Amino acid sequence: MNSPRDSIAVDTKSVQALDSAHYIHAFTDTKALATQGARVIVKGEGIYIWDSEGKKILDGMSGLWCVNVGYGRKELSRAAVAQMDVLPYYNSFFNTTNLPAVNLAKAIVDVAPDGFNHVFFTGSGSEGNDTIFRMVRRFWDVKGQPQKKTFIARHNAYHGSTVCGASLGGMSYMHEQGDLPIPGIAHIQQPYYFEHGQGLSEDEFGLKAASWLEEKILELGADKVAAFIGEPVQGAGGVIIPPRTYWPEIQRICAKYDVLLVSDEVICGFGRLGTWFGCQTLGYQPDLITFAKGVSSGYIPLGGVLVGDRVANVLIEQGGDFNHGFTYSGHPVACAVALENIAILQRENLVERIRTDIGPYFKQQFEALTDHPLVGVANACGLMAGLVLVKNKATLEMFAADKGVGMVCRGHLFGNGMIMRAVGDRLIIAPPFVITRGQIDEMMGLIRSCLDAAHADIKGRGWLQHSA
Ligand code: PXG
Repeated sequence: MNSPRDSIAVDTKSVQALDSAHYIHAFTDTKALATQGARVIVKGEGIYIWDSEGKKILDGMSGLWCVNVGYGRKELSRAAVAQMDVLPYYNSFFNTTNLPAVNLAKAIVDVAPDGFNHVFFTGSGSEGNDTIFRMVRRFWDVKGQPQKKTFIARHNAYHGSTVCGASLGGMSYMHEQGDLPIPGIAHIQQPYYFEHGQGLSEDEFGLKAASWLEEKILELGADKVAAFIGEPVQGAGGVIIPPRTYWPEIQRICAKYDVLLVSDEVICGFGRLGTWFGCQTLGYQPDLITFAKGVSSGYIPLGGVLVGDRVANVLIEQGGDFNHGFTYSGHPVACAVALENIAILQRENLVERIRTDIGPYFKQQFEALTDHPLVGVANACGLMAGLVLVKNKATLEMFAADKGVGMVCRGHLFGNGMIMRAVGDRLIIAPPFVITRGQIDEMMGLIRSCLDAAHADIKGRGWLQHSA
C-alpha cells in the first residue's frame, strides 16, 4: 500500500486494450506498444507518480521537463476552476483582451531579463518557435531587409514538432519523416565537449563551437541570415551543457553580423537553471525568448514568446498588423494557472533555492556518479543533468550504438521506480524544483543501485569483455 490513491480502481489490461485500439501516442511505435501495453499513470503527488498497479515512481523528469512545482498543487487547480467559473474563454483577436492574459504578460515581463517588455502567447513551445520564425522574418521585412530570411540552428537541437519546429530542430530522425527541414534553415554542430572537444580545454572548445556559427554566417552571407536559435542547455538532445565561453561568443558573433539571437527556453525558462531564464545563467542577452512548459508547470498547455525591445519597437511602431495568432493565444484559464504558478515560484523562493541550495547539492551528488564503472562523465547545470555511459572508463570508449545500452539502463531504472530518460547512451534527469535533499539522496540511491544492476546485466551479456 504505497499509494495514497489505491482507491483509484483501474483495470490496467482493459485501459491498455482501449489505448492500443484508439490512441496514437507521440513519438511511439504504436504497433510495438500494443504488444507491450502502455504504463497507465493515474496520480501524482509532489515528486512522485503512481501507476495503475499502485506502483510508486520517483519522477526524475518532472513529467516532460515541466511539472516544476510538483504534482498535486491545489492552488493551481483552484485557480483554473475560479477562472472557468468567471470566464472560461475569450479570444485576443478583434481588439479584445482578458484580465489573466494582461496580468500574466506583466508578471512574465517582471521576471524577464532587462529589455523584455512584451509577450506573445501561444498554446505550446512549438507554436512559440513558429511564431518566432514568422515574427523575425516580419521584423526584417519591416526594416527593409527582406532578404534576411535564413535561420541557423544546431544539430541535435529540439525546437518542437510542428513543420517549422521540427525543421529548426536538428533531429535527423524527425527530418527523415516528411522532407524536412523546410527551406531557409541551416544547421551547425552542437557544442558537445565529450564528442567534439578532443585535445581542447572546455573553454577553448566553447570558442571553437561558437566559431562554427561565424563560418556558417559567412558561407550563407550575413545579409541573408535572420537569426540564430539555440537552447541554453540542450534538453531533449541529452542535456548538452555548453562550455561557459560558448554563449557570450555566440552573442558577439550575432552582434557583429546583425543576426538576431533567439533563446529557446521552453525547458530552461522559469527557473530550471537557478535563474528565471537560462540565458542569465549562461551569460547572454537574446532578442527573443521562447517559453512553455515551466510557465504553467505543465498543469495546462501554455507557451509564448518574450519579445525584446529591439524587435518589439520595430514591429509595434512600424509593423501594423501582425497576421498571426491562435484561438488559444492568451487563454484566460491557462493564463490564470500560470499566474498562480509564478506566484508559487516566488512565494516559495524556488528559483533562488535552485541557485543557492538544492541546485549545488544536486550537482555535487549527480556529478559524483562519474566514479561509477559505467559512467564516462556526469554533469549538471541547475536542476538538469546528464551522464554518458561508456564501455571503458579509461579510454571513454562508448558502446556500439546498436546495443541500446541507454535503454537497458532505463529499463532497470523504470523497473525500480525511478524515471530517467535515455537519449542514445546518455541518461538524463530534470527533477521537480520542490525536491528536497532527502529526496535527492533517495534518488541517487536508486540511480546507483540501478546502474549497478545494469552493469551486471551488461557484463552478463558479454558487452564489457574488452574493457578495463
Ligand atoms: N523547444 C524546446 C527546447 C523543447 O524542449 C519544444 C520547443 C516544443 O514544445 P511543445 O510544447 O510544442 O512540445 C520543446 C519540447 C524529450 C521531449 O524527448 C522534449 C520536448 C517535447 C517532447 C519530448 O525530451 N520538449
